[in-house]
Amino acid sequence: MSATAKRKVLLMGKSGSGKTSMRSVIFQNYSARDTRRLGATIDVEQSAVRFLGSLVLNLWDCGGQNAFVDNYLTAQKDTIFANVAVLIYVFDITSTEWENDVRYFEEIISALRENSSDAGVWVLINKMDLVDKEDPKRKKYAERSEDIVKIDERVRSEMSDDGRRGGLRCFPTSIWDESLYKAWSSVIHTLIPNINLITAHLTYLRDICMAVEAVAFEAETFLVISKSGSPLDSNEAELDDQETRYGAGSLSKHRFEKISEIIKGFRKTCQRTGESFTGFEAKFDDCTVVLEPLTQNQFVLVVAADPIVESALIQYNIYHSQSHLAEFARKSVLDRKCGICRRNTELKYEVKDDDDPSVLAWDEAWDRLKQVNGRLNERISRVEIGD
Ligand SMILES: Nc1nc2c(ncn2[C@@H]2O[C@H](COP(=O)(O)OP(=O)(O)O)[C@@H](O)[C@H]2O)c(=O)[nH]1
Ligand SMILES: [Mg+2]
Repeated sequence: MSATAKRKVLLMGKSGSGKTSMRSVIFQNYSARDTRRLGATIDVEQSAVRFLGSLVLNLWDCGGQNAFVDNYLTAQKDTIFANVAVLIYVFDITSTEWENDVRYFEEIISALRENSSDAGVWVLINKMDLVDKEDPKRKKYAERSEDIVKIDERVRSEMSDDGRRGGLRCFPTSIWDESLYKAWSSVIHTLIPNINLITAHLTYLRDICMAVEAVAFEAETFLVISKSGSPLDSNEAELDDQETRYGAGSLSKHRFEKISEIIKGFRKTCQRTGESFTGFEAKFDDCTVVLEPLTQNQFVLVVAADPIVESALIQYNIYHSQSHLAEFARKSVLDRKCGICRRNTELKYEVKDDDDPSVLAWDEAWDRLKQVNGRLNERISRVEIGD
């Protein structure tokens, strides 16, 4: 595996729909208010964002004025639509020219499917904050997203071999709330190499912490990378045993994006007051929460609902997973594989000393960790009682 994976991400949609605002809020720490100062994007603005150390997103923010779009579809077609990993197409829900907007969308998606047949398509229907009061049930959003799905189906059916083509997902968004993080996390999740491996390790970390869940966030953007157990957005029937046992079904569906937004806001406040943000821990009546750096580019949030689990125990386990998990982010040759790595058939990493008995693989320390966890918990409880 090459150490760095590059992915081309096209950001398109009519002028004023909010493309540059989104990119600035997610990747450049702008507040929603700051975006009012942004000027119109002229032609294509390219920027490279390093994500997780090993993934570079080449963002192509394509100015949406009609003259530019006509040019993308003619003279620049081959350059713009070749080798695309993801198209993020932004609509403005308040637009009064819907027919016109979807006509352009149809032309763009046809050009994309012709040139990059595997590209994923995310449609973000933006500025939902401006219509939510008058349409709380989101009927307009439902109609708009139905139109979009139909167009995509029509384009697919006009092309042969449609089984190979990437899917389309629609999200309602606003730069003024956490919905933006939900949509962008969903995009990013599909672009990360070895995502299944990261998920398997998070699930293992959750298990040894006797926790409800362990969630990894990218350190700069605070987008969710992955979570333990069932996939993001699972319904109750899809939860795994541990999630069901500890009541994950009753947790808010919007918790991930809310955390992204809150932590980013909190970190900004810390920066303003000259404090450094390194993480936090909190113990509530019904849960214990720890947020700690996991690798140079990731934070992990572990949430335990069992009252016997102490935050020091979670910290101890995070600490012991750091060096192994950090290897995925920055190396193509690992010092060692743990049992989770060995069982993963998709793993492309080579290993320096696979059979070196002196290095105890992370998950092979399971029994030892379990014992230490038990002792640690006991000790912490005793100290607290003694206090
Ligand atoms: N109310 C509201 N305004 C938004 C939202 N997203 C962007 N805007 C505003 O829309 C204007 C145009 O945004 P911009 O990002 O330049 O659009 P672009 O042409 O698609 O890049 C700016 O004044 C933003 O503050 C949103 O979700 N809600
Ligand atoms: Mg722009």
